[in-house]
Amino acid sequence: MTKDDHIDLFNLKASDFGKDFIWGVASSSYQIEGAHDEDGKGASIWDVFVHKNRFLIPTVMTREVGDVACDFYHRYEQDIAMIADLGFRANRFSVSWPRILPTGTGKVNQKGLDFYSRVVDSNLANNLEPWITLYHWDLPQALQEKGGWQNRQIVEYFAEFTDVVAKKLGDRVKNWMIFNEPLSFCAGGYLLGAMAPGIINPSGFMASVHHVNLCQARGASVIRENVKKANVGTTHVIAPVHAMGRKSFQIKAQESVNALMHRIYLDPNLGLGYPFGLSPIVDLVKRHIKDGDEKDIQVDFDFIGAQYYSTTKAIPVPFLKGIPTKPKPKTGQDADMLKSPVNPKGLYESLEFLNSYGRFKNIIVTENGFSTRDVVENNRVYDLRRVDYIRQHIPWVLKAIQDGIPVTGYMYWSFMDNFEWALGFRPRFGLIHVDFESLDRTVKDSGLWFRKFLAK
Ligand code: GCO
Repeated sequence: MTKDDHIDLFNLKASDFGKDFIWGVASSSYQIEGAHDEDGKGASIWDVFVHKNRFLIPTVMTREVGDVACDFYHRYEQDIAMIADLGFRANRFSVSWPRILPTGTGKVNQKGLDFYSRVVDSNLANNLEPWITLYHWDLPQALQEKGGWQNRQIVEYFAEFTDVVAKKLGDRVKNWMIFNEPLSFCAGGYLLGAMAPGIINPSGFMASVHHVNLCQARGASVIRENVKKANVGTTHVIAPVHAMGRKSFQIKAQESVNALMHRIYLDPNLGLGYPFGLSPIVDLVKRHIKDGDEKDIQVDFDFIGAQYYSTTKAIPVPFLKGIPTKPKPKTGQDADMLKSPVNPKGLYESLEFLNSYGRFKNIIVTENGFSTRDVVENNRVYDLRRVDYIRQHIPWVLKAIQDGIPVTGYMYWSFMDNFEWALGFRPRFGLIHVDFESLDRTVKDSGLWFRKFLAK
């Protein structure tokens, strides 16, 4: 089959993907849990960030905060049952570090750890395989005060946290993801300042990248020490980078952006070293590398998670060589509330890109999703644009499998509407609608669509 062969969108069945294919949903602790200061939980960098004003401008434009979010902390049983009812068999969620270790290190908060133990049990009771993300951006504020990801000591703190979680949950949880999208929280948090902790510092950014990369390897080995037959991976946002033309400066811009967005995370973990010489920002990592790091940073993941929302356009510029930008939707092309143009083939490109390393045994789409403004009418949410989005994207997963790319799962972001970071509650990604005042849940048409699809 060639890339442009027609794919039959309408007759696809879940069984076409094979009986072992993992169909799941994804979410993260800060975005859904709420209970921000309950039962001994410490503050995270997001708890602090959302309540801040910078230069008189609120960090979250809508001034909304995630203190309560979806109140999953109190409603997890009902929510997990709803996921199972849609026919999914895997639930990817994250654990909040400061709920478990309120100051990041030292004393364990038993109530916090017990909460996740109940969440795991509830998943298993509903026949949902738990997939845990160790870190989905909610660093304990106490560790940020020690420099956060810029402080190399974080590798030890992270190993300690991972050990606590693995010891408690490892008897029941086999699937582990070390990080969620390092690109987003390192660049968003330490380079652009748009996400917690809101710092703008190129060298500090590359320090955070290097320490995160070291934690990938350290975290994986701590999981494997504690969990028999662990399935360990991590997740990355993959936004395939397109050049603006075939001229050499345009290709250089593409290489530079690809190095900055993808290769600085993937290459060192695979033992390929950092891609030096392509971007002056990437080269700043040199000052943070110590003897022995090259070896300690390598990790043999059982799977890699690809998170796809859009492609990237590389704009040529002097000095930096290239800067990334999201392509604008073409006339007639739909786009979501994050202005990501709908480009289903980009999902295939992201899988192809990861597969081009020739090193990954399993590739799982750990996130893919579409945000809209949804309203409940007569107890229904007619989110047909989301249904359309899903129906356009999953055929490309099947095509990747048919082309020999080892894709073994697809997890939709997200099972319910939640707190979309600095954008607040407006962009709704869920298969289940959440009324953020009453906290009522309503299954959207996209959820109903999935239920039908997965039943086939
Ligand atoms: C990310 C995160 C999610 C987001 C989702 C939609 O990719 O940024 O993993 O937390 O909510 O991607 O933007």
